[in-house]
Amino acid sequence: MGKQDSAVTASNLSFDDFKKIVLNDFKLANESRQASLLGRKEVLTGKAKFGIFGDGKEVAQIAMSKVFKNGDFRSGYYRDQTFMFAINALSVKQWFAGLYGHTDMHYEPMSAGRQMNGHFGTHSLNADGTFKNLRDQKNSSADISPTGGQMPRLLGLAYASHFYKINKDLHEAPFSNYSNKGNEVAFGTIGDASTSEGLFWETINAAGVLQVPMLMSVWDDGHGISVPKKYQTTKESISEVLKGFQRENGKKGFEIFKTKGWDYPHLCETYEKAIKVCREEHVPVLVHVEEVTQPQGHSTSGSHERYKSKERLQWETDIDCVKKMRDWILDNALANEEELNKIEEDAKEAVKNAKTEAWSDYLHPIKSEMAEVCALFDEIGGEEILAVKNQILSIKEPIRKDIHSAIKSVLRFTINNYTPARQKLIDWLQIARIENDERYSSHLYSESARQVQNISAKDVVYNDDKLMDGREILRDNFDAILKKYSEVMIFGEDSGKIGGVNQGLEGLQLKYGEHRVFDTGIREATIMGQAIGLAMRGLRPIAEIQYLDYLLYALQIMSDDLATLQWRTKGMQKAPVLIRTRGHRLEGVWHSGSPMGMIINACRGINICVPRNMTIASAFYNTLLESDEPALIIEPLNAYRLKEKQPGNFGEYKVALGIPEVINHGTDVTLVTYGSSVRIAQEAIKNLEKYNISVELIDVQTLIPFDIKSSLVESVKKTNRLVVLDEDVPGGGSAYILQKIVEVQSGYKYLDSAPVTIASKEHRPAYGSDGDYFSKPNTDDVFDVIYNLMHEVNPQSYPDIY
Ligand SMILES: Cc1ncc(C[n+]2csc(CCOP(=O)(O)OP(=O)(O)O)c2C)c(N)n1
Repeated sequence: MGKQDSAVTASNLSFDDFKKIVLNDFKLANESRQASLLGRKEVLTGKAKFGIFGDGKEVAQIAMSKVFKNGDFRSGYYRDQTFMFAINALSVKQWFAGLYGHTDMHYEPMSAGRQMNGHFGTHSLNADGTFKNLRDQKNSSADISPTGGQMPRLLGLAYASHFYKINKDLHEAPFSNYSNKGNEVAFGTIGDASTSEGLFWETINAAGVLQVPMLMSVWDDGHGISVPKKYQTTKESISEVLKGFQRENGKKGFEIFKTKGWDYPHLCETYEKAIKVCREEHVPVLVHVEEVTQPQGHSTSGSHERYKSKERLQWETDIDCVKKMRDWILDNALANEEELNKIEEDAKEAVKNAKTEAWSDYLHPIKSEMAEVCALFDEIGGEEILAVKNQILSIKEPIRKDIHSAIKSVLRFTINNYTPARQKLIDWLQIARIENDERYSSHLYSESARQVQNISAKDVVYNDDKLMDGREILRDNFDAILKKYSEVMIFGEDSGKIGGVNQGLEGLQLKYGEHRVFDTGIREATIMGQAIGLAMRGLRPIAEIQYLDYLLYALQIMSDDLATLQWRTKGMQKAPVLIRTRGHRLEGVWHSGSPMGMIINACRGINICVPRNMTIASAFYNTLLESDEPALIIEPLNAYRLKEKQPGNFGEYKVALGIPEVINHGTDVTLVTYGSSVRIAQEAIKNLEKYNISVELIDVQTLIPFDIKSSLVESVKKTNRLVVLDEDVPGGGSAYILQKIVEVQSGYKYLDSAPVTIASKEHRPAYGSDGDYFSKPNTDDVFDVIYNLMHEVNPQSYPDIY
């Protein structure tokens, strides 16, 4: 693929150089188109499962690629194959490897077969998980499928340039490896229909407010699958409706450009103008690319003849960007028919060859595994085994599933046959299982030296018995963090000027400046995206979501983007974001929620810390800043004004993640809980002691990772009774904990009574102290459940109370 590094509008080019660039662009447009055409065939003939292509968007993307420089970042969507070819981040052969789902990163560098085709990304990390020099390469953050989901992260990628520009402390190594003083632009792409998503609007507004170098392109092909613009966009034009965002009369805003997807020279000119404003002035820019087509329809899942009129289809053929570029080249005598025919023929040939090679590379390891297994089948021998062997050998395009199912059949046929040959097959399967785990399940969490598991605890040092409010402990610890790490910034609603609604950041903006501790608009999804983009560019954001109940606005991005990032890139990108929030219990429906089951299940890939007090909460920040993993830290909302002992070594003490703490030793019942429920449990235990019931109380401290040393079952071995307490709905967080202890840690073997969970009511917590008492588990509930458990065991010693 030719590198697209010079603009067609550059006036200082010789005619020959200019011609060379144009023809190279035409070649690339043809290659990309051929890839789309052949790609569709590969799906329709069954070699690939699904295909979504960039046909119709080739020329616009070539124009955009010309202004994309080293250090810049893309956050886009599945149509951008031509752009990725143009910046040399992907070859056609690799693109086909993605279509087939080749699991070898060397062949399929986008996701090693984990994502469907059209989900692009570059490698930000070395194999050991450390950052590469992002400044010397062209970068693309890893795509996700939810339409508009690329937008919040785009804001952060652009905001990082702003942060690097104003934070002079980061103009030296190692940070100068990530940014050249903030000179980089974040390029966004989106389809016109996806601009209907709230995430698009939230991001656009935030980018206008923040004045970040974000160059947003909308590929407007008039449809979102089958639904036309009239159902998507007011006035059927995104640039029309965004006119109010246009900067004017000294008022900051966006610069808005319009161009057409088939107009090669105008596209190139537009992007040159756009990048100048964006890069030099740090002004966000919108490029609305209209009259874009979709020659093969949305994807391989259907045909566009079902919803486009004959006239529309004809119009799309007439204005096809590759065809129009060809006409323009001929009109301007840059090449003749013959030259262009040759380029087209060569493109066809090159793409066909790339496809054939990619397919053979994809099949090769599978076929050799097949050969190994067939040889093992031969060693076992027998008619039934031979039949299985012949059956898999007859599969023209085998996949690993075929091989594994065949092995399982053979092992079933030979169930009582303990021969060395059969054992060899079992051994082969074990090794293959490990390999497939690595292929599909590695890198959900960091596998670098800085993974959370490698960060050990460090004790709090107390100089005296002085007490202080919980919020002051957080504040003084954040103070130490901001001093220690110039790459840390803390932001959220009310986090800046007033230092947070609970004063955990009191005075820190004044001390460290508005760029380190700052307010944001009320926009949880893009607070999350802002943090993701910052972290992807080597910074350490602490993003604040004001209350746990409002995390729901950001949960989709946390779940789809942040939680999957390391996994979906097989460890080639990371975003060690720390999310600070507060919750579990205070007042009213939306300041008392504790939807932990929902969060844990949506966010595998993110550490979830549930400290019971602010000393532990602050220790988690210290631990996590030494690691390179993302985490959510839920500060207990009702503990900001509670007194705790004053630590002497702020910024230093750490708690290891995944290590529960035994708070009360006991012998009758194991009570497992976390967060604000710990205090409820402690009160109940005091009462239970009066009735000679001894409870072992354990705070799990983190839900992800969960009890990495399986310590909880040790307590159950001793007490033989298990109660799990939390404030989530029944079957939520408590069920998660129960499954871990009873099933994963085999706790069921040691239980003499049925395990019990104590949770909230199914509805949201009602207002007021009585609302709390009757909605959430309280000390009386905990007392009753544990007492009744003991009554069941020994009614004489523990008679019925009522
Ligand atoms: C949140 C979400 N809703 C629905 C979909 C299914 N979907 C995939 S692509 C698409 C249409 C997008 O249209 P547009 O943004 O115009 O991009 P185009 O495909 O036309 O380039 C839809 C509805 C999705 N991926 N994500």
